[in-house]
Amino acid sequence: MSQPVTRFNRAIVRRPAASVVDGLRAIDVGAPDFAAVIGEHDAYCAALGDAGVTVDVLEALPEFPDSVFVEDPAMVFTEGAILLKPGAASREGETKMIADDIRSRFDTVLNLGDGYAEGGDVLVTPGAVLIGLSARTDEAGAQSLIDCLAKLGKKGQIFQTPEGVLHFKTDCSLVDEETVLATSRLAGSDAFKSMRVLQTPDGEEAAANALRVNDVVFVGSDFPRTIDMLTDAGYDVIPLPTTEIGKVDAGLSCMSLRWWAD
Ligand code: CIR
Repeated sequence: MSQPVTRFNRAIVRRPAASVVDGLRAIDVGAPDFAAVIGEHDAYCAALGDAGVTVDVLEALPEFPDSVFVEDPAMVFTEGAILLKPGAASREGETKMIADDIRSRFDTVLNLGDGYAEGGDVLVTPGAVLIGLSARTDEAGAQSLIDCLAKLGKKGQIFQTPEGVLHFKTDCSLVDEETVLATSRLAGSDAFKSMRVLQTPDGEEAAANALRVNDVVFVGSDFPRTIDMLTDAGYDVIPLPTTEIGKVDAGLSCMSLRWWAD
């Protein structure tokens, strides 16, 4: 029987390289402090472990500053994995660098055909896999992804990421099987019409990339009003530090690939 989409017992992460301080960013608010990034990454891995997930840590890739964001070059499911094609030129080579790690863990590994797609643009919900078009995921890539998903028995649907927003999931996350946390600019999307939507408080839009893992929800510790809102709504919230990694546009989903292994 298939598990709920928020249940995971395995994850892959990649150790940040010192070059992470040169990672891509939409707005330059200064380089992250490398030692602090390592501390934040360690806390993230520990929280995954505490939530019941076995975490495999891949070695750092200094030649790819953004390679700590393993969610973008691949997607993983119980049924198999998909090797994606990042739309950022400096990240395209990350797929090749993670391919063997994926192939050694999954019997079925599909390759995206035409176009570009990054995992940050994909929200897996119980009803469908929602794909947001963005500067990183184009129409051709989204269509190829739908073809791959169909081979794994999953339905993909295409939506629009708000203008100027890095990834679809920069602005939303699943906090339980029926509920999405989204920014006000994405909350009204047709993508969520069959779901309950909680909106991030004004000024805490960056909290929208939370991460539900089994019984808990990871939320950036810089977002107290979102933490209070979710706690009041009955969620078991684990605040995690993201101040430094956030300077290169990280959220909480992007630092792991998570799946349920039967
Ligand atoms: C990038 O711009 O590609 C990285 N600096 C941040 C990627 C974050 N990925 C994600 O949210 N899935």
